[in-house]
Amino acid sequence: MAIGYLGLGSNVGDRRAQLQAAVDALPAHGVRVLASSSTYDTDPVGEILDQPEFLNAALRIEAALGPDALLDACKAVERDLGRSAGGPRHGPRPIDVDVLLLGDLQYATDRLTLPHEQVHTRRFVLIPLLELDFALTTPAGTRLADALAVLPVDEDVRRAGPPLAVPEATG
Ligand code: PH2
Ligand code: MG
Ligand code: MG
Repeated sequence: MAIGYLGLGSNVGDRRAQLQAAVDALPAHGVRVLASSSTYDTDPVGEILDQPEFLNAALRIEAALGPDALLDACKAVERDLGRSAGGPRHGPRPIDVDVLLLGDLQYATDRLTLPHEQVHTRRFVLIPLLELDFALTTPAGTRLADALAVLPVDEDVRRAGPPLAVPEATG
């Protein structure tokens, strides 16, 4: 079983309820959720800046899935929660579930790049990840704390609420 990290985001509707619904839907798709970060209010970044603030969180997960099957599981959860395919790149969305890291895997196809490029470049990804594990490194050995330290402080990331509820560990 590999340990991985997912990023959750929402900026349409009841954002926290949708992040929680994603946590609740993952086990039915073969993904065990081990821990959640706090939730964070974050400035929109990317190609569309004029859109509502996001609520972001990160999850530590365990799954007996390869990278493509894990991506399929994340997409299935987005569909379960009513997100339709398409929509503008980087545009508003009720739920976004991204694969950020999967063990020590370095992987690049048309569909999926691991580590996710945002792991090095986005405060809204790094800050929740570092809350889960301050010693986290990329497969290439970069400490995420060092990646965060060299980023400009131009994207606001503010703690919004407690971690999402994760089922009790059953061993
Ligand atoms: N997701 C995007 C585009 N921009 N900005 C923030 N703050 N948080 C996000 O999750 C996010 C974004 C596309 O997935
Ligand atoms: Mg995303
Ligand atoms: Mg996505």
